[in-house]
Amino acid sequence: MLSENEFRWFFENGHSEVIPHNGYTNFETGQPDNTGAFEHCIEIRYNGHNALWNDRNCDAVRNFICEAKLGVQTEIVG
Ligand SMILES: [Ca+2]
Repeated sequence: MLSENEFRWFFENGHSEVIPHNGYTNFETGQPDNTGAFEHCIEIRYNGHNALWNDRNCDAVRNFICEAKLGVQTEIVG
């Protein structure tokens, strides 16, 4: 179980990876703030100059980012 201030990326294959406290982050000033004590996912918001992270309710519908190897044809389902 994760505690507040720990975030986890989930991958399609079920693997997940915790973003450690001392790892790279790019949060907006004042984030993560866990508004309402239910912001357990991360979104990227573009403010016109930077793309910064915000913790967000996991029910929010957003576009997503996928990673693929160069030169390998990959089908994206979803
Ligand atoms: Ca937030």
